[in-house]
Amino acid sequence: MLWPVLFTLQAVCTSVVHAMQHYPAAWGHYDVCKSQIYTEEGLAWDYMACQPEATDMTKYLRVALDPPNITCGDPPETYCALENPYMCNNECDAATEELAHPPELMFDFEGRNPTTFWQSTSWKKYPKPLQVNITLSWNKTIELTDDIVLTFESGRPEQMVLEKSLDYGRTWTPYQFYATDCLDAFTMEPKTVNDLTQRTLLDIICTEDYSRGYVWKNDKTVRFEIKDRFALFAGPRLHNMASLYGQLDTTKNLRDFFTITDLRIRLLKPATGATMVDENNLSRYFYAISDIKVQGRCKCNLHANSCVFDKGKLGCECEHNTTGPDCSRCKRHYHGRAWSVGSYLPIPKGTANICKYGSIFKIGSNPRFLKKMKEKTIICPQTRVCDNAMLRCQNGGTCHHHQRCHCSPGFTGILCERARCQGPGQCDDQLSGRASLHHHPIGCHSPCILPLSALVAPTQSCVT
Ligand SMILES: [Ca+2]
Repeated sequence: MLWPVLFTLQAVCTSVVHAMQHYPAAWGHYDVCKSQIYTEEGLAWDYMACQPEATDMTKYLRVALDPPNITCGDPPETYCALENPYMCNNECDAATEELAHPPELMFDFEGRNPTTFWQSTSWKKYPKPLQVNITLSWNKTIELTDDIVLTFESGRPEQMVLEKSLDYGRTWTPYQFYATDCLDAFTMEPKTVNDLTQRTLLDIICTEDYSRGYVWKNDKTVRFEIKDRFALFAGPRLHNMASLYGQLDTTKNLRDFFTITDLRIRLLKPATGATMVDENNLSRYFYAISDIKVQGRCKCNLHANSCVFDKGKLGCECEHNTTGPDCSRCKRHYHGRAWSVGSYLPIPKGTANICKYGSIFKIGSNPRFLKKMKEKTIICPQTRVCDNAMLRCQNGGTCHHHQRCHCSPGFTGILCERARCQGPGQCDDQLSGRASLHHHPIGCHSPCILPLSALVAPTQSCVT
C-alpha cells in the first residue's frame, strides 16, 4: 500500500515553526491537527495529536479579591517603608489615578519605570490578621507550562499559600506553602523543589526560599516551580521531553497536577522584617504585588491547536470530530467509538484518537432499536463500503473491488473496525486502540459494544 506521499499544509506549517522555535525535533510540536495525504484510495486526512501554543495566560483571567474592599486608597492612606519607619512617602488614593493601586496593575505590561502595582490597606487592625485572597479565574481548564512568578513591591509575605482549583473554584487544593518558618506556620518541614524526586514530584511542600529576608530590593519574587518539576522527567535542560510526554500520557495524576481552572494566592501574614510588630507604626505593613506571571495553554485534550477568546471566554477550536470547550466529547453523528483523549505518543506526531462517524449501542440493550437497525441493515447495500476515503478499511484491512474490506487477523466488521469479541473479562476494544479497563476495572463491556458503522454502511444512499 502506498502511504503518505505528500504533506501539503503540514510541510508549510512545520517549516515556519522550525524557524520560530529552537526545540529539538524529537520534542514533537503538536501544532498541526491534520494534513491531507494521498493514498491509493485517493485524498484522505492524516490526523495527529495537537495542542495550542503556550502563551501568557494573564491576558484571559478574571481577578477577585477577598475581602473585596482590601485594596488601599479608600480612604487615602500614607505608608512608611518597612526598613525605615521614618520614610513615609508611599501614598495611596483610589480617587486619583496616579496614586491608585487597583488589582489590574498586577497584570499590566511591566518594564515601565516606576513599576505599577496593586496594594492592600495597611495592617491597621493589628493584631487581627491581615489576610487577603487573590483569586485568578479562567473559566476554562488550562495547563501550566512555566513557573508561576509573583513579584512583590512590598516585602514578600511571611506566610502565604498558593492554591489551585480544577473545578472552577468549587474545591481547592494547595500547590505550595511559603513561610519564613514552615514548622511554626504550617507544622511542615521546610523543603525546596530540589528535594523532590520523580516519586515525590506531586508532594506539596512548604518552602522558606521565598519568604526570608526583607532586603526586598533584590529579591522580590515568589515562585511556584513548574519547570523544575518537568525537569525531573525531562532532564535539567528539558532535553528529553519525550520522557515527560510519555509520563504525562500514562499518569493522569501528573497531567492533572499541572492543570487548573483557577489559582488562589492566600496572603496570610505580611512582611514585618522583625520578630516584633511595631504597633506604633502599622502603616509599614501591607502587601503590594507588581506582577504575576502565568504561562500555559488551553487544555484541549490534544484535539485542537488553537484556542480563542470570544465574549470573555476561552474555548478550544476543536478538530478530530470533537466538540466542547475542552474538546472532551464527540460531536454529533460521530459516536462510532468512545471519545478518547489524544496521545503524545509516539513522538513526534502522537495519536489523534479521532471520533468516528456512527454511533455506539449495546446489542440487545434495546430490542426495538435493534429491530430497526436490522431493517436498515437489510435495506442497506452491503457492497461498496470501502470505495471512498471516508470509509477506508481500518486496522490494516484492504479494500477489494471497491466492495468489501479484507480484514487483518483479529479484526472483523464491514470496515474491519472491531476486534473479535474475546469474551467476558477480555477487552475487545482494540478498535479504538484503548482498553476500556479504565472505565470498567472488573472487565470489558458485556455484551460487546459495536460501532454502528460496522452494521450499517453510513453512505448517503443508505439512510432513507
Ligand atoms: Ca504592574
